[in-house]
Amino acid sequence: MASSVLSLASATPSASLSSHEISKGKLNLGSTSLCFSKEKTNPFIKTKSFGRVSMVVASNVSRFEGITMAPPDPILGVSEAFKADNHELKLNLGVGAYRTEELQPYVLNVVKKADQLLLEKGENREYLPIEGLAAFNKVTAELLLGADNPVIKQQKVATVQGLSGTGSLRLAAALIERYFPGAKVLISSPTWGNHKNIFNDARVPWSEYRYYDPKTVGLDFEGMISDIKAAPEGSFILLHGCAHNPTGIDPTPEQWEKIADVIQEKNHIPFFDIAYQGFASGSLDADASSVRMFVARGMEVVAAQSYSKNLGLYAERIGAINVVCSSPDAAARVKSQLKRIARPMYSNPPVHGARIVANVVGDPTLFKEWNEEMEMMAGRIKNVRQKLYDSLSSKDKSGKDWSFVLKQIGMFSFTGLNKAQCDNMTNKWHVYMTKDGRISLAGLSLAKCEYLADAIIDSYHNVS
Ligand code: PLA
Repeated sequence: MASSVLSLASATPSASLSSHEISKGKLNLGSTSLCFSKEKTNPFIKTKSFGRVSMVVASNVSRFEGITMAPPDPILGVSEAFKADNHELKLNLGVGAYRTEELQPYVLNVVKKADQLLLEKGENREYLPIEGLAAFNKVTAELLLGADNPVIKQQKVATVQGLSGTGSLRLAAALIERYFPGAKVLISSPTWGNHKNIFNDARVPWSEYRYYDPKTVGLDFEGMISDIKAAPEGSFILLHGCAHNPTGIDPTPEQWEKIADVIQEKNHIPFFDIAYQGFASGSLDADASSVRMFVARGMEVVAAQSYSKNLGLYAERIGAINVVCSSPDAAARVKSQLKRIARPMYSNPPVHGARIVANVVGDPTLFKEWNEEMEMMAGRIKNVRQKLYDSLSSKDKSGKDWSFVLKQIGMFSFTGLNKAQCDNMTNKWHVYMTKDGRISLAGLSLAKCEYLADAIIDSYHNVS
């Protein structure tokens, strides 16, 4: 911040002027036409004999001159680059957004039905309370923890509707910054790129724990455990509830138990980001089992949820932050503070998507249909995963083992391609992907698997 303010000042030609002169210049702005009327030229360019003060006024130099161009976002920026490419074979495997076999965006049938119901009811557009829609908060905690989880009945869960997964993580980060000063968040290496931005912007210190082992293209379980053990007592350990992004590698149930053991031993606080519930296995319950296991141990748990992927509500920005506390009293206080953080940030969350979730989860028929659609989506991704593996194995004669593609789960495959190889994928093959080697299989069709396999094999063998 400070440096951008400084450079702003030094980048203007008026750097040598006193503040008095500058403010004089500012005043003159309002009467430029008067001052320059005799010149009969563009007053914003012509500066003739008006001295230094008028020079400031006359030049069209922005007060924002010192603000440098931000780089494109490593994930959402890929979609922008994709749009700008006219090649007929182009493929967008950057952002994790579900597409049909025809590579079109997909609105779930249950969402359409819930939309219709809402239209018929003619709901108003009044502000929601700061914590969000009560019916949404109820079902979202139940979906995460299981409807009959004792912590819900005991009112030990503080649930606040956030601006989808990202906004919910940001609320939790602000809570950590405010009430756990100096506490560190440990994030996996690698992780979803935006985690670092979120904690940086919230001024929460973070460091990484080992997670991915490039040699085995699997989990570095020993490294993970020893890094969590080595973290200062009382750290927050950020865990992907299921379908780890970007690697697609999740711990086994036994490994999860051991992770919980060390977190408990070290008095750390587990902080789940569960953005793909239902997308990893096709089952909402199975995908929440990691979170539920920690809660069943009586641990206090933070969990951010998102409905972007599993209900396809991407642009509605629907999610929640849940803090499972050891007493109802603590939960009430945590909730009150989450609301206090939310109020000056965005005041209150959006209503439409929250009503959709409440209707779909709260209605047994729609809920059943949702589960079927989710299974269908997860199934389509599994099919392209299999076809991609088959294509890679049959086309590549080098003997390389591509079976890691099948071992990974969720929306993504972590290919292991380096930056230069990823550049080749995009520049030569028009395959858009993130530069960490991640491809979104949700954006792939069976028909494009062979083309993608050719692109990967070429990039892997011919680019170093
Ligand atoms: N957490 C993880 C692990 C994610 O992968 C994402 C989304 C989110 C949270 C936040 O999603 P939400 O705010 O829409 O609820 N990751 C995407 C999109 C799908 C993105 O980067 O924003 C991705 O392509 O990685």
